Amino acid sequence: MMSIGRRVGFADMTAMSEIDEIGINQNLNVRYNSDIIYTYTGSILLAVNPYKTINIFNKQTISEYHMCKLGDLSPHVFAVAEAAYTSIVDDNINQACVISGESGAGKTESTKFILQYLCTITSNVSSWVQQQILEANTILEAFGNAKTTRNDNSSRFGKFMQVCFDDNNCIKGCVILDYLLEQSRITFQSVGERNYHIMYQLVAQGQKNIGIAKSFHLRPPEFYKYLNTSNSEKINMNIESKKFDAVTMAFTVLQIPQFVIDGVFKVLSSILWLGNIEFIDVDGEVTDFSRSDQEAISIISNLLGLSRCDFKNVLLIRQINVRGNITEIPLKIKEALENRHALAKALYSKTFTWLVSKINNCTNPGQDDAKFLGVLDIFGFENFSHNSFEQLCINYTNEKLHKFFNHYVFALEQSIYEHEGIHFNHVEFTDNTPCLELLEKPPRCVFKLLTEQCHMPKGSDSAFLSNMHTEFESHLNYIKGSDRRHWKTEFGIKHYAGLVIYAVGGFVEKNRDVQQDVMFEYMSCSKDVFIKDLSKYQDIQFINSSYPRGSSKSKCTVSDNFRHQLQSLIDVLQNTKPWYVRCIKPNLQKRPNNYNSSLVLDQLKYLGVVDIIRIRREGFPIHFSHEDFEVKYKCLIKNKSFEHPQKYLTNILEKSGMPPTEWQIGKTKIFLRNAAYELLETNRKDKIYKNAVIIQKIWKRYY
Ligand code: AOV
Ligand code: MG
Repeated sequence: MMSIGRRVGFADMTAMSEIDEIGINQNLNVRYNSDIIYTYTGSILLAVNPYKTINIFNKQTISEYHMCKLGDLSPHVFAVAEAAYTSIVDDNINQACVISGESGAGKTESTKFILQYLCTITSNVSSWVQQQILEANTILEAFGNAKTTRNDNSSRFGKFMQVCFDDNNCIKGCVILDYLLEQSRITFQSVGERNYHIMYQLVAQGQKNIGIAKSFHLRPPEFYKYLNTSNSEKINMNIESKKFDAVTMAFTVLQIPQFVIDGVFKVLSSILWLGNIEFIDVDGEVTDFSRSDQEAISIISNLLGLSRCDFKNVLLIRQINVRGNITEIPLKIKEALENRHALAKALYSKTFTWLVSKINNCTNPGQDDAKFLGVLDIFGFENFSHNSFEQLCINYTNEKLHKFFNHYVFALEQSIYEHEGIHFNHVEFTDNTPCLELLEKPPRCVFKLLTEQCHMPKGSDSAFLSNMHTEFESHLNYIKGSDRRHWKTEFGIKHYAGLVIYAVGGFVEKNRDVQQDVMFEYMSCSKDVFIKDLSKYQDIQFINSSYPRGSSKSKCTVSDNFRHQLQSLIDVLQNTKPWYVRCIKPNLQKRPNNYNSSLVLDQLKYLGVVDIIRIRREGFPIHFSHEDFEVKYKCLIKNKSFEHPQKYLTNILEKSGMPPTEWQIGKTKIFLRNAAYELLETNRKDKIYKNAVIIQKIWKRYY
């Protein structure tokens, strides 16, 4: 084992005498150079992405961390997982590991380590559930991750995995919540990026196995337009086909029947074929299929079990419902091309949410009040050379989580100190509330103005942009574009993690929730059982939503739904005990042994690491009510009759031998630093052990 027990720099930066960003950066750098990627700031873990295999994630390391307190061994993501697990056992409250950091910083890998840890320490002879949880990840990554310029395995959706425990603290199952899968990637990828991994895996398998190629009408990857919009990627057929085997294996572990697995692949193949339809313009008003389209039409209708005629209607005609009367209007070629893309995206995202629900059916413990340890792995902050609606949603999510972090670590903590009348030095922090308000606070905010355009029949990107320019001209977090020449096409938001310029083109269209109802209606009569089932599937998260849906005026947009989903997530997180893992990206080239000091410094700044260290040092992170404290620790003193309850508490604390700087007594609560808490716990456990020994001796003497 490499780093456990070695002392390099400060393992916990709250112990540093001088704290500034430069010192912190040097500390992380020195540790990184020795392959020590984890460092604490109190109980918050900083993790620097090594971009290479480090041998500290094996079974032996897991067993070393099991039953150890945070801080006993070198910092590790396993120690955080252990602390959260211990807390669920001891305190019986739900826990949440909130993992943050920009794209490529290591969130998804950290999530996997936490799950691997929990599954290992709780597994017994029948470790089937554990295996299902780990395999669920294999499927989610294949369908929800893709290569971007920032990360070769970038999560294009968010997930909150709630690992559920029974009364014996064994894993009972898992509930997965998914957030906003990026849809645009199905039909278009920027240079250096790829479609979802599963697309290449399926096509590669088709190249290797003629039976598969025949069943799903697969062609080589170069054939498909949807796999070649950026034309830059060489595909390693061997690797992709091995990954395909891993996915089918995962499906089996999750007990998904073969006809369903086949159904999923049929949908994927149909999506790829959809991308190849070209259409021809008949007379400027009406569109038809080109001669080469005929093959695609018959293959897709065959794969989806639809009649050719129905399928042609879906592609060439729009139905309009005017007060109950259905009118059919032919699509112009541009509309037909767009409609086809929308269809492909709707098919993929429906399959994705359907898969998540099937996985949940298999892993859900079926008990709503089971206690859980949640792991949150959401898409990290993004700033590309071209940013669109997807990046705005991703960055908005990160703003929301950043505020949650600030609220817990700074605002709430300090307001409790004040309220309880304890002495501390106030720590200032950079509050991102103004940026969040710009994005989401009604009545006038970015998302409201966008939705307003989506509800107008002639709503447009340019009207959205000009409304924003007028409305937010003087807002400190808003700029009209990178320079005056781009004021008509761009806007900029100063996020907590930096300024991002968004190109407004496509915002209104992407935010409209295009349901593709007609297609799914036809699919509900499909000859294929799976396709039929899929067409009727509705995302439960939206069915239960209190948002009005249906009438066109109040129809929810993509961002409305997403905002609502995010708020529910924050509400859940607020009722858990949170643990934070802050991931840091050492370089942009995805290289090992390469620490770009200025890149890390930027991240340390926007993560507010100096302030975090300060508050962890100044503050008292462990709180007990007077009553709970008394019940738990009264065993530590002999004299239990004090006139004044305050004296009683003081006596317990003083007797423990801790310096008074380590604890304070507030109006209703006791406040402890970590060291004080650890000492009290050790004394208490010693006492319990000694009492047990005495009782045993007495027992032996008399019986
Ligand atoms: P992300 O989840 O934070 O980005 P990942 O967890 O996918 O980032 O990490 C990106 C890549 O960094 C991985 O594919 C690994 O190659 C490497 N990596 C990360 N952590 C480790 C580790 N502990 N050991 C070895 N390699 C690691 V994004 O999903 O794009 O926001 O949306
Ligand atoms: Mg990720």
